Amino acid sequence: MNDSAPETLDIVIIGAGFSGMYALYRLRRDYEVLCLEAGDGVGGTWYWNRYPGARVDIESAEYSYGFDNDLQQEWRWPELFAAQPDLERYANHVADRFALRDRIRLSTRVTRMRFDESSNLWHVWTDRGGHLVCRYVIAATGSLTASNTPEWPGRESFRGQVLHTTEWPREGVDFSGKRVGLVGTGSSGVQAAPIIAEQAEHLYVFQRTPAFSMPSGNRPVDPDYERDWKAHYPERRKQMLETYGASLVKYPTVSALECTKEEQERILEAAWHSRSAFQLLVCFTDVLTDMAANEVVCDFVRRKIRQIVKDPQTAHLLCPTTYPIGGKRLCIDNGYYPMFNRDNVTLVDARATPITAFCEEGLQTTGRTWPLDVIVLATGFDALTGAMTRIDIEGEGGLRLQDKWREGPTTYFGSMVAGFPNLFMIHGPMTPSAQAQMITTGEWQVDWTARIIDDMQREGLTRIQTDETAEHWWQDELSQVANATVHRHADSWYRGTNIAGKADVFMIYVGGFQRFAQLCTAAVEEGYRGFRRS
Ligand code: NA7
Repeated sequence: MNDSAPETLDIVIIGAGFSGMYALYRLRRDYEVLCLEAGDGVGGTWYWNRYPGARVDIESAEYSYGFDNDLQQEWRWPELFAAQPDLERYANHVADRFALRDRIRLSTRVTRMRFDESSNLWHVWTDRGGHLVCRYVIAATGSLTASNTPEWPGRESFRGQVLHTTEWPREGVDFSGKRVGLVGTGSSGVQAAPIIAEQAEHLYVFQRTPAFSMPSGNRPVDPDYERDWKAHYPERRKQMLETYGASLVKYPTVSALECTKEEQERILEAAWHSRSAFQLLVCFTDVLTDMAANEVVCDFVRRKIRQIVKDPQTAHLLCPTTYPIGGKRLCIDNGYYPMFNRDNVTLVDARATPITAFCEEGLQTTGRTWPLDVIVLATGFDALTGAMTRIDIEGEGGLRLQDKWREGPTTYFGSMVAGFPNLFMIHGPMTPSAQAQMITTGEWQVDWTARIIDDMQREGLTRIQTDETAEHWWQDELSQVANATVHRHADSWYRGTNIAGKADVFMIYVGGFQRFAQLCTAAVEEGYRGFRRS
């Protein structure tokens, strides 16, 4: 398309991940909708993150669509925690089963958007020369989309291969006989490392900050478990939405500080062996709200690490001591700590001797040169805001989103931004995001957004926006609940502190999904409080 003949639509959805695909399904009945996707396939996070060991850390019975009962009855998850290939297969199945593909344009990245105030329409431009005009844009761009690559010099001089976990080659990578350097020990690094170690001649794990990790307890799905879920899906989906994390984990009743040492130990052991991810964070009522209670769990995990890892120096280095457990995302692993007992694995302290450059042979730290054949960057994401700020978005009066968010994101419910009418985000910054199960909560946010658009249509309105008063109110609510938790004591992508120069602002709503949903619903039902419609 060229500029003289833009394509006209009601709604443009950005992203064909799980939320974008559901938005397309939900809205295409009543509107002209097109979904633009940068990748050459659907699935979003589960399209891009195809590194070895990539696997969801929430049970798949929960982490799956609930909008169509036939779908959840028919689909079979082979494992309790689905691996990336199964999640991608599921995304493709949904695209086919609900005939979504004809409205998804793949390999099409949105590069620029501008709101035309005279017509209340968005202009959207793509990297393929496309120009679209639409009433609404729904950005389902994902929390973890824009990858973070350290800016070490000398990359072109390195003789080997450099890979990033989030841009993994579709054909896979053969590590046999290779010396591999893995940088980063967040969820991606912790999942990838044990698989790479099985193949590589030698794996060097470059750790800047040790992770807290818990064994996942992944296993093939038991037929009784599957039958039980399928018999109760509709009511369980409803129950999930009434919980803190949109997940049916066992929520605790007892404070760590009220237990005897023996009781603490019994509860912690049960959580560790529960074969249910994240149980450590909810084994006491106050793990995420009280530093002393949190330390009880930290101490337990450090003792586990020292029991599992035979070399005392490696074990010592693997023990996190500088931040509370759960303050940043707890990792869920499949053999991470035992892997350090292998002869072909070395832990490198990239805190004491930081990486300074790529060099011809491999990586250069302040201490020495590490000869490598492959460098795997598991260095995370410019999370939550990165996917949006990498698009040049111009709202009212020439206001640019990158500028507006320079000191951190401002939003109303993580959905709208003052100055950017008719633009909605799903899982935007300041939503519960990864603190709640994201497929189910994405569906909920899409339904809430669709309802707003339906109301606009029915009432003959063409412009909806929020204002700074509403944004301040949401910021206050978010800060109040965040300040009551341990999250402020950990550097992480939740706060933007993983990216050099990014504003240090807590960006996730940790007041619980249930409360988030109640507040969103009430605002709409009580006269569109915090919105202006015209
Ligand atoms: P994370 O959790 O942000 O982890 C990134 C890791 O990369 C972390 O260990 C970082 O250390 C490390 N890192 C980043 N830059 C560097 C440099 N320059 N040198 C050494 N080490 C570095 O990203 P993931 O992809 O693992 O996981 C993201 C989410 O996906 C996860 O939370 C789940 O929700 C799923 P640092 O801790 O900053 O010292």
